[in-house]
Amino acid sequence: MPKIIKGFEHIPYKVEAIEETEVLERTKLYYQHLDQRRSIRTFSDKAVPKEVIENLILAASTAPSGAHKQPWNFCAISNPALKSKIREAAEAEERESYESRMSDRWKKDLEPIATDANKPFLEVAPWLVVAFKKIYDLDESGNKQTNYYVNESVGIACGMFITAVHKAGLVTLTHTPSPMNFLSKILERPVNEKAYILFPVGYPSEEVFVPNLKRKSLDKVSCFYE
Ligand code: IYR
Repeated sequence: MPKIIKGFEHIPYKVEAIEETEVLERTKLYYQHLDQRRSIRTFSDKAVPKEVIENLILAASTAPSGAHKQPWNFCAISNPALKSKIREAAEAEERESYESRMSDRWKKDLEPIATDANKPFLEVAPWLVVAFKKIYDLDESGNKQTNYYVNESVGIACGMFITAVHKAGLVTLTHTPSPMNFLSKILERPVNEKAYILFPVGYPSEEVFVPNLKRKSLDKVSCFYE
């Protein structure tokens, strides 16, 4: 039965009861599953149905957000002409970044990942999904309605998008050409939307090599206070 709390309807919510051993097993399996995820830069051009992308966006959009404003817009592009435009503009920004904007230290840190200004995945991947953050919403009369914790909210939604892609057996990459305002222009986004992360989404190319990176051990990423 719904209940009125402070004037608003609340509905009952139940969490599935699970044995502690099962909880332990699930956390272990989920960690192991996520640990298999890698950022992939070489894609197959194999098509991915639109409904799959819709489901991934719906999964991302279940993320918690400041005052439940869901301050994001995921733009999904499969149109080849638009993908080519995006590649051309992204590579122009990246060339500028690699040649003059990025520090030597930054470029040195990126050496193990072997990136450069060429971004063929922007044309090869069947879908590009660009997450836009909405600093504010515009109501019907065009008034600005501020959103809250926008970076945190969109960051969480993007994390959930990435895990949903992985769970589906697809691959992606967090591509952040900087600055990203060319995306607003090409995709004709309104002024309240700012590009946040670009995700190429698809199947990996037949042969994939990823850098042999190691993840930090638990003691390097946590502190326990018992
Ligand atoms: N945006 C550039 C550079 C780049 C920056 C970081 I931090 C990375 O982890 C990887 C790449 C590019 O996409 O090449």
